[in-house]
Amino acid sequence: QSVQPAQSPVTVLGLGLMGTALASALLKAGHPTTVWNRTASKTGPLAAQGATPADTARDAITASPLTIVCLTTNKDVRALLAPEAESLAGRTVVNLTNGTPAQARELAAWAADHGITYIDGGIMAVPQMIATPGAYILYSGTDEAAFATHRPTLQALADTKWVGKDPGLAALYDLSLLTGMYGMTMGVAQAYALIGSEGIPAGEFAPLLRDWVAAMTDAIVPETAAAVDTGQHLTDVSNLAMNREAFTNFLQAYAEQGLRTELFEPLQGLLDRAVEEGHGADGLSRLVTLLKQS
Ligand code: FVH
Repeated sequence: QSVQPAQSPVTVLGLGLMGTALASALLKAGHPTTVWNRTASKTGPLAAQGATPADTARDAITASPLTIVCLTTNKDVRALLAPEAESLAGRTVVNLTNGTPAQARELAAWAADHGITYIDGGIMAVPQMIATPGAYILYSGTDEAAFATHRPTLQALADTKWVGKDPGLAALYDLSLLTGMYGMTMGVAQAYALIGSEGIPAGEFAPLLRDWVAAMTDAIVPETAAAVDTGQHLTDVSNLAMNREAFTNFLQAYAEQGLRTELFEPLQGLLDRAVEEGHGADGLSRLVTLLKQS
């Protein structure tokens, strides 16, 4: 009688910074883990941790009921998986490559045509955060039962958040969350450039900036959500007409302080349009509606 492993086998395709962290977490959780990477030398450190390197993607896929893919782009995923459709049939693919909702839906449709269960995912973590508290991965796909089957395995990577049966939803949530992060990061970059234009060290300014951004985030995120969901954008706090005038000071100051204005310049155009279209009395939440292509 054969002894079954306590944890189910998993395959990881793509051993970049993230794929390596994912495979390592699976190994630490006790999963028999088969790994494959286009550049074979990257399997070495994982083999030292107990992973089984496969010579080909096909060998890796057929080693496990579940294959996790983490490549640079979904174009790479499609190119890698397309010739392996037969081997993947009857198995589950969890694609943790960053991409768009449309790309995820297209991959899901291709998988369905070939009898492959497809789950798309969006990783809300950097490699160092994998398998640590606070990290989570968003998942979506037509087969929620398959997700439930593999959830205990996926839980070894990070907390799991199922966002729905439309395969595009995980990418939509992922890109929306990252949009917030990029907006904040760009603002922080401009703030350090501005404070630094007078020789003030970023580290000295950092506590003020952190507290300010945190306080504004706490206020703006829920207040904007309420305005968007109710359609009530009128404000007694800070209206668009005032913001449009105030914003000219920012662009002028950047130029006066010897900074480039390219990052924030498009915002002036958006504020101008908001006022020109008659939304001067509304709050900044109105911009959400103006960002839609009509
Ligand atoms: N690193 C991060 O912080 C972020 C966190 C959130 C999620 N992203 C996304 O994860 C995907 C992979 O990111 P990564 O950091 O692991 O990226 P790299 O270290 O550059 O590794 C890329 C791997 O993809 C392989 N690869 C690329 N093209 C192909 C191809 N056509 N066929 C087969 N494999 C391919 C590459 O192989 P090699 O260059 O080593 O041979 C690496 O294994 C990404 O979507 C992030 O947006 C990470």
